[in-house]
This record gives sequence, structure tokens and C-alpha cells, in this order.
Amino acid sequence: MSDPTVQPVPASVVEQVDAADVTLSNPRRAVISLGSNLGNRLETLQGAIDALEDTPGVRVKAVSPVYETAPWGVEPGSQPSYFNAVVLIKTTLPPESLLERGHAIEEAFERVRDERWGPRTLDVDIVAYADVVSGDPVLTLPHPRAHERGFVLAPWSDIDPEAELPGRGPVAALLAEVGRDGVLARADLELRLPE
Ligand code: A4P
Ligand code: MG
Repeated sequence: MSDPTVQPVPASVVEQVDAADVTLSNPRRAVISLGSNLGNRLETLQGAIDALEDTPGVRVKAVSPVYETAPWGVEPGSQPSYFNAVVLIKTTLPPESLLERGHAIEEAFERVRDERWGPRTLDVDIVAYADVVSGDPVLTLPHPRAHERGFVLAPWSDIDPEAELPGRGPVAALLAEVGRDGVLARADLELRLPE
């Protein structure tokens, strides 16, 4: 006879535990885009990279060159230029936790959200997470505009020339299509891979 004091575990909990186990023993690759057009842009990008590395369950594997880029999606001249970079990570965090951590890092750099595409000290976007494809507006994967943005594709292809954007194809081909207008490599500046 079964013991009436032992509560059955709801199926949803079993599923969650299984998902966590799989991620824990099997780190996933993710691609993060960083952007800043207010304050000390280079220091902020470096701070964001260090904060990612300081996150339990995240290892930063590669950091791209810095690009100075024209603000995308707004009137030309209405905002300062951006510094953009891309970071490759390995992570045991599920995508939602990675997004939460990205928002916490933005907040640590006093990001103010008042208008869409407004100027910001820091934007942390998840460009891709393994080969996950999702239309969820809270976390759309891959990032819904990554394929049309030179400021994401150029730094990404620098550190991973063979990269593919899930559902869209090779990053190098997407970059060739989009072009490098308004996307200037700042070879005089450097971001460090955390030790
Ligand atoms: N969200 C959904 N999917 C994702 C994802 N894959 N990664 C949601 C990150 N966030 C994602 O973002 C709005 C909501 O998008 C979040 O709450 C999240 O749940 P936000 O950061 O609050 O606002 P936003 O960044 O102003 O809006 P949006 O639409 O995310 O803008 P983008 O696409 O991030 O573009 N020009 C240059 N040169 N360089 C830039 O870096 N960045 C932007 C922002 C505009 N122009 C730019 C640059
Ligand atoms: Mg964003």
C-alpha cells in the first residue's frame, strides 16, 4: 500500500527540476549585444562584461572589438553615437534568468527607461541562446532585429566568423546584405576578457 503521508510531486515540478538538471550539466552558448550612448561608454561596456562574468552560471568566452555606431531607429543627429560590442558566453542559466540578469546589470548602470529606443547608459540584449527560437515578446529569440543590425552582426562575426543566427542563416552573409554603413571599428579602444 502507498504511504498516505508522501505527497505526490506535481508533474510541473518534476519537469522544472529536469530542465534545470539538463542545463546545469550542459552549459549553453549565448550571444549578448551590449550598447551604450550615454556617460562613459567604454567603461560602462567593460563594467557590463565584468558583471556578466561575476554572474554565477555565466562564463564570458569572447569579447568583440568596440564599434562606434550611428543610432538606429531614430532621427539622425538626435542622439549621441553608440559604442557597441558583442560577447559570447557559456551559461547554465535558462534564458529567462539570463534576461533578468541583463536587466539587473542595466539597472546597476542607472539605465532609465522612458522611451523606446531612447538614449541609454547601457542596453543588454540577448541576441541568441543556443538554437532556441521563440516569439514570446518578453524574450524573443533570436533578438527580433539582430539580423538587420550591422552593429550586432559586425562585432559578432569578428569573434565568430562561422556563426549562424538561428532561423536566419550565416552572420557573415547577413552582414554582407546589411552593410557596414554607420558602423565604425574603433581599433584605438579595447574591451578586456575578464580573467
Ligand atoms: N525583449 C524581448 N526579447 C529580448 C531579447 N532577445 N533581449 C524585451 C533583450 N530584451 C528582449 O527592451 C524592451 C523589452 O524587450 C524588454 O523588457 C525585454 O523583455 P528595453 O531594453 O526595455 O527597451 P529598448 O531597448 O528601448 O527597446 P527594444 O525594442 O528592445 O530596443 P532594442 O532593439 O534593444 O534597440 N542604435 C545603435 N547604433 N546601437 C544600439 O545598441 N540600440 C537600440 C535599442 C536602438 N538603437 C541602437 C541601439
Ligand atoms: Mg533592449
